[in-house]
Amino acid sequence: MSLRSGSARSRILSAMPTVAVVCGSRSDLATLKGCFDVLDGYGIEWEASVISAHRQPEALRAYVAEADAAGVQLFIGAAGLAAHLPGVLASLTARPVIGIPLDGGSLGGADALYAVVQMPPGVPVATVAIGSAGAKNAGHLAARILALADPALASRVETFRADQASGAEPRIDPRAAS
Ligand code: RP5
Repeated sequence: MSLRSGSARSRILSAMPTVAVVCGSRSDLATLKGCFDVLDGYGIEWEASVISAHRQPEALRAYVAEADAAGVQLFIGAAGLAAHLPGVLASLTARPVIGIPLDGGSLGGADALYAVVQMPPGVPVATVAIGSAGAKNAGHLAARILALADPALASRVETFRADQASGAEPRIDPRAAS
């Protein structure tokens, strides 16, 4: 995994992970820790980039093209205020996009929720809850989507669900399942 900023940086294409997380500001990263932890728990490779849809639109376009070409399977977009980032991601790629509305503004995240969830037909963003709960669920939803084509990951998702149902401490360490 790696944390990238919006500034241009060359990469080896094969180094692109399964999931690309993009957020609008460094101030969003603390809320996203729950998402990163869940992805790590399932053994899903990810990287996070800070690229604002409003402040760096051309950098965002270039990043999505690069990620698509390199085989990223799923994008997670997170932003607060007028949170257009997940929707712009969905406009730039045919891969699934999960949107996390963040709650940094004076409207408590309702502004971001409406911006992320109210996408026009044909440009879908799978929207999760506002803030840290949504960040964790973005990781879980990504795992469930990717598990459709990954039996080992599907097994880890079922282990998590069974542990959650029994009240036991969740066991989602991928090394235990492989
Ligand atoms: C959004 O504006 C970001 O995603 C962040 O949640 C919010 C505030 O950004 P900063 O002013 O902290 O950079 O674009």
